[in-house]
Amino acid sequence: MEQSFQTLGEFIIDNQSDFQYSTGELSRLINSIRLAAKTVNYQVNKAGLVDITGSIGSSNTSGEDQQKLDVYANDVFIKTLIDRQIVCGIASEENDDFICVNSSDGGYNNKYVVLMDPLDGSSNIDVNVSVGTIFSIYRRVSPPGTPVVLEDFLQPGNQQVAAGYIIYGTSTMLVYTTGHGVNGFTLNPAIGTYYLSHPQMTISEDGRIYSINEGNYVHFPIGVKKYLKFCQEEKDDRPYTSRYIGSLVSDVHRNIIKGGIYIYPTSSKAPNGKLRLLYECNPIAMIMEQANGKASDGYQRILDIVPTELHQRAPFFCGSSNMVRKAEEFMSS
Ligand code: P6P
Repeated sequence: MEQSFQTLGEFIIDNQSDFQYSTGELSRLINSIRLAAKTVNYQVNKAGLVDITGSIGSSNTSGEDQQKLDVYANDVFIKTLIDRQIVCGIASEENDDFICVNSSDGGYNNKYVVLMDPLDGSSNIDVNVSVGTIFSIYRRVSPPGTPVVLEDFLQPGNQQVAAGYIIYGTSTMLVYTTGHGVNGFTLNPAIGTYYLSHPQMTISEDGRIYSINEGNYVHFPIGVKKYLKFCQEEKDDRPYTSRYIGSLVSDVHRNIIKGGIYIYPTSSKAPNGKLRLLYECNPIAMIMEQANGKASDGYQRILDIVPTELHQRAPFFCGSSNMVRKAEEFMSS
């Protein structure tokens, strides 16, 4: 008898009571992300067959070369969120400024804002490596019935009401948390249904995988160099294994399942690190903490950082709690 897995739709309904003061809006918001992810997945999975991979010759707010699928994914998520009249504002890696959902789209009276990286790791698309969407959801802080303002987006990560990622890999998964643990849903593309394949995901306190771009070694802070040497010395249960895909969602997803640490530190080339605080570090940090892991900038909890700019970057150490703690020890030594 084939095991019957709960669908994402059933899971949302069964856990509706988890969403404090929610009138079903957050459920509808998660559902709209589910729908947009299916649409993006369809294009990602056939990217090699249509003229939709490669660069469009423009760059995003961070000066990074925009891939066609980046722009496509951004458009799909923005349109789906606006059309379903669920959010009052959207911020995206692909847009210089935030989007105010206007009153004709019901925007002013909605209470949630979404921040997202619509297709992270997109430079991997042309070489058929897994990529992902990362999203972060907050309750607005400005008065309902008015246009959203920048302060609605510049909230510390500890104020997130939900966060998640979609990984477009050998299978497509939606992994998210609303503050009550982390659950992973695998898409059955034949029928377009997500099934609860990874209930209550947790990361082990210790792991043996470290994920970092060692090509930047000479530019790393001394504390990171010391930590890497600690991982590589022949002692106790070391050396560890180095695994780095160059796609944040893929590296993080593997490390949650197998244990490990992902590090994108500051460097002389990236004085504030490379990853963006609001729509990469914060959502992944919420998931990591909900999975019993840890996420810091090498010194302080990522979720406690008070943002000052929409696209600001932060150094990022996340994964198995004892590994992050060890790395922090070297950073402070
Ligand atoms: P590097 C992708 O561009 C990304 O934002 C993350 O997904 C990934 O972990 C990192 O950058 C890779 O950066 O400098 O090692 O190529």
